Amino acid sequence: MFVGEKLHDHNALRLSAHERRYTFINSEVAIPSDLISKLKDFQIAIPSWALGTGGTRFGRFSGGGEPRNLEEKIADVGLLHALNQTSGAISLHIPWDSTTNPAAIKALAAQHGLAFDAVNSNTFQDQANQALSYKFGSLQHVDAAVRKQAVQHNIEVIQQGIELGSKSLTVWLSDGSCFPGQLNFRKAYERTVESLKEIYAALPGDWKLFLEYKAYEPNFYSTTVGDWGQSYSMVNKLGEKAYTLVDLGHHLPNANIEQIVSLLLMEGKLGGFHFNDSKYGDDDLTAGSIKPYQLFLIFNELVDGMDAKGMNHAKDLGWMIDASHNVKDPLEDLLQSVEAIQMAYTQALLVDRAALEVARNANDVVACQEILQTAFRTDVRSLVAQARLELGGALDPLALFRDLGIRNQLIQERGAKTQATGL
Ligand SMILES: [Mn+2]
Repeated sequence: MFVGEKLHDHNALRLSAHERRYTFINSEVAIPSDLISKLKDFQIAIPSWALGTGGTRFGRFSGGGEPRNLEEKIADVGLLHALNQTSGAISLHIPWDSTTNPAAIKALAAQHGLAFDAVNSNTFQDQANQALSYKFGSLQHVDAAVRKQAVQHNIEVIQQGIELGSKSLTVWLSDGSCFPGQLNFRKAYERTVESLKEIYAALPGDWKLFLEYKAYEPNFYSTTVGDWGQSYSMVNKLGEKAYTLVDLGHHLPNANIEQIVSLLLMEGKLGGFHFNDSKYGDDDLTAGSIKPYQLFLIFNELVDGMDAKGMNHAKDLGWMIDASHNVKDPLEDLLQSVEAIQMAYTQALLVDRAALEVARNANDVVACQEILQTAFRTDVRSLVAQARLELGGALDPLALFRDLGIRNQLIQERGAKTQATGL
């Protein structure tokens, strides 16, 4: 894939129109002087499992040309990064992405300008060579031998992550119960914390452990790490390297996610994000495709909360996408998600926080809404494009992806029926 030469022509064709829009927004809106540099620093990790078409429990429709192995997954993320210069990290799922040659994988990623973000363990399905089953849970299991197997798996994931240069482990548990009476909630919680303590003990000093919560599915009566309160109480028991991870799709309908984010940040226990969007449940749709205002409100709290603590927006939290579905080209979908995240972040940077504080203290509810919505309704696409341009990316990554016929090339190279994930 020769993005380089074509990218120059692509940008040259669009440059004057871009400059017109960029000049206009700078004349209309007070743009903070460091906004473009903050945008340029902001990288979003791409999950290895989103590079192929996702399935549902009713089936999966291959889009063709999906990566068949870890090397091809890295090539795909490298391609996204070449287009938008904002996808400079990949998040792996073990054992789906296990490698026997981490040095070679690390070197390949470096060639594409990619780092390894959080590594993810998997105790929500059984692997072919696995001795004991996770059918009734992993870290919560009533049988100590199953818990030990699951702890050992997480420790192996940390070890693989160390070799790749990752600095964090994400633990998401499907543990829970499907029917009332099946589980002693208190004992399940205690066993889970004990297991997590063993994993935490294997964490290097400069690593973080992210504990993701989820309201329901695949268990439908209870989930042992079911909400932010449960995750928060557990990570507090583990120590300062343990944090809660917020996946936007893992809440009950209409939950006020921005408030959750604000309070976790205030408590110093927000570790990072899995971006996606949803209409009903854990739909894993493209970020910003259903509720862009919610995404903006979340970023509004993130910017406010990080600034209150003097945190580095780009580095101090983990920014990851966790989405995959059945109908779009996965790479086009990821380009859309990254852009939506950048736009919400940009809009949050435009909020007039001094005026908002004045309005709040005067109980001027109308003004508060106006201030937020003025930022949200600003067309910030030329700001995001300017950051991309300065980084050497494409002014319109999606258009370039299509003009280059990348999907057809991938189908030629890899075949029409390939599969990227272990699901
Ligand atoms: Mn997730």
